[in-house]
Amino acid sequence: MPEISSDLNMVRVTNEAFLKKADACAPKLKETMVYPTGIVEIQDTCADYPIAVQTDSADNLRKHALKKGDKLCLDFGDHQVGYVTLKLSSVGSPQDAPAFFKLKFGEIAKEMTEKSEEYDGWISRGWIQEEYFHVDTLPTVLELSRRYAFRYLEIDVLDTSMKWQLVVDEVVCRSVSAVSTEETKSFSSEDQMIQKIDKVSLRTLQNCMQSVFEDGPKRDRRLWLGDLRLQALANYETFKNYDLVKRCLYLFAGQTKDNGQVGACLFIEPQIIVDDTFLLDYSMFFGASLLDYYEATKDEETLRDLSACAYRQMEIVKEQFDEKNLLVSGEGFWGFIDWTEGLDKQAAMQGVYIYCAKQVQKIAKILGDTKKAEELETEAKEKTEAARAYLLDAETGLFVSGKERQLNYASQVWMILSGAVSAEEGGQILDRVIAVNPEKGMVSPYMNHHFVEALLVCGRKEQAMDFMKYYWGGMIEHGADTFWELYNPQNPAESPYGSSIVNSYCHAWSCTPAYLLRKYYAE
Ligand code: RAM
Repeated sequence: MPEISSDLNMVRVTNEAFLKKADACAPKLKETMVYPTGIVEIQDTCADYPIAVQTDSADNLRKHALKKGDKLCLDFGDHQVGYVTLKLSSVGSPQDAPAFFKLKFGEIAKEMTEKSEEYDGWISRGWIQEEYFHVDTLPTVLELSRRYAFRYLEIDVLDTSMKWQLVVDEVVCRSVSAVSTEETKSFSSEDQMIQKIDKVSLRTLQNCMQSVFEDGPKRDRRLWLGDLRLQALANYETFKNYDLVKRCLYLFAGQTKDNGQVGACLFIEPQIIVDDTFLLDYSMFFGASLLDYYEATKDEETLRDLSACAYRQMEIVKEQFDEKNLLVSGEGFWGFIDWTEGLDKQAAMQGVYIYCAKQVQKIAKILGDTKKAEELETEAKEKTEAARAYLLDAETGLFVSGKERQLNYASQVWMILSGAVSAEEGGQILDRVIAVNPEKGMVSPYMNHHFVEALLVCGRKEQAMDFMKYYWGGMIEHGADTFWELYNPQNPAESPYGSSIVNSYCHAWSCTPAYLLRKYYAE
């Protein structure tokens, strides 16, 4: 569990003009009515990933009269994000007691077999998607007010009475998203696995595109900067909803800490409020995301409006280097990089700084802010020299991180992405790290994305493709309709939160094959 602290005394600064611009870009969500495709039974054949087996057609729904202890599991055919309505009635004698039942929603079959009573993790159990209902009078139309992210819905009848049974006449989900599937084309490939990976990536991105780019529609349903950066890249290659990115950038700049630092994440409801969690890599990615947005749109007004905020993030991190020009590790949950437990983040964070200094320098150059551009150029140069002098281990030829000189994947990946080493050196570094296979690996699709991008930057197209098929294809083989927040092929039950029941199985930072395929492999 990371040391998460809250800062109740934090002073927030709001820029109303920016928030107004963000508001003007709010999407009108598109709605689709989706009905179940079948009645299924979740079978725990393989301990890690149970599967759903169809036992009846959804057309026979109302033929199932449910008594105490009966369960009915509906399959909606694909991952949905939306609002559910149930039409319920009864058969038998008059209804002499309330209908008492539980509804449980699951993004994947495995969630349907997990028991919420056993959850003992460190984030709220409130994220588990289950509800208890008492219905006094049947028939009724039960409209659920919460939005759910799911493919499966189980109705677990806790009690009726000895004299009557519950009937589910109809269930429908009003699925919502800022974009629809028709707005993009699939990636053409003869390879079926690649076609599947692309399809699942697009569905993942689509279902996370709501009023903002959410990290995951089940959890945290929130705008995180690190996630936004990757979602936006995939969106430019696919749905091309530029306004949604613009909205999110203005929201981040629209409320910051009083020193100008952008938050790691924002809450949108009941009104926008910046969280008191700050991650230095995420703050720096504001500038990188702004440049990506400009490159996709050439929207100079937005670039100009938000450039000061991008510069400010780099100034804040600039203060945190020691006399050798090495980034000093912060306290607790100070940077993200990956969920790998015990990961030393110093070297990777130094790489993120160099990468972002170069990206933000490009903004300054475009806008003619010569002094800023020069300052950032010097920063990138000095920090690169320091990384090569002190973090590149002469013996192994690999970057090491922190006081303990930890060897991990993340340091190599970020040093390559930052351009601290040439493509040729980078390729050798990747060969070496793969051969050594350090204990501190990569567990999130977010980190694995950066690994694939490092391979591509070093010209390793085939190797990158094989890895995408192994990693994202691995989730598909486990039945993924959308890609997950966390996937460690070595440990399928892994969760950063103490139990995989609260993991998110539609997590936008994992949608990047849609971007990588189009950017690096389009004919
Ligand atoms: C998790 C979320 C989010 C990520 C942060 C750092 O809580 O899943 O996607 O950006 O961690």
